[in-house]
Amino acid sequence: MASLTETQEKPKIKIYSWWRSSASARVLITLHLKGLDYEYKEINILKGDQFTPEFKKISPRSFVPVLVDGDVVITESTAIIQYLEERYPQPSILPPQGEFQKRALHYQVASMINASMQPFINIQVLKYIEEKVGAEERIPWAHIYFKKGFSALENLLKEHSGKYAIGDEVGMADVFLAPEIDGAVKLFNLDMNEFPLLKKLSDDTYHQSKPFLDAVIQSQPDA
Ligand SMILES: N[C@@H](CCC(=O)N[C@@H](CS)C(=O)NCC(=O)O)C(=O)O
Repeated sequence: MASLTETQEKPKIKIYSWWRSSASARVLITLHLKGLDYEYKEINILKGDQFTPEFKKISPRSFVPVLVDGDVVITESTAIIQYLEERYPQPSILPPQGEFQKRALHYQVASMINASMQPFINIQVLKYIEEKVGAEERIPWAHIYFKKGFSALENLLKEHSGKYAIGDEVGMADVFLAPEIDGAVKLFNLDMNEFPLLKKLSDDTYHQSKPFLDAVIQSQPDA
């Protein structure tokens, strides 16, 4: 007979998110790919919701996304996605154990976007540029860092892409790539024709796939 705890419903995963946040979208895509149900909690970055003492208790750096899964509370999209992969391994978003090169490529793409692109285009950096240099420099600044990152990714993925960024299976690289491209186009008006491989992935794969469509900018309840 099932014990009381087995029959009790597990509390739903909560995700604190903001519709324009590419880091949040990575987590939302992962939740959709894994078929995990979640409750969406809006943190409006423009209104300053991230700085309330209540939110700071769960997000010491005042950033979205934050994932709450029962007693587990995590910030940083990479850590959240690693947690989801370990806690809910099927379906996996990584190639099988032992496929060292392929798994490392997924980590590489994730890290290139998370550490070498997005921080330069973070809202706090853009605000600083606007205040210290001028509002007209905001978009050109963002374009520089999108272009540096996308050029490197375009070159890297030429060797490895299939239907998805790495081969024909969806994975962590796509989870990071799709919202970065989406944000660049929709929020910063970047012309992706310079990056034909990335454009094709976005148009022909991500924009045709429900887990990605359900997690992109315009699908969020607070958009
Ligand atoms: N490395 C962090 C980046 C998170 C991040 O930059 N979040 C932005 C939105 S995309 C944010 O919450 N910004 C609030 C602010 O700048 O005040 C992650 O991957 O979760």
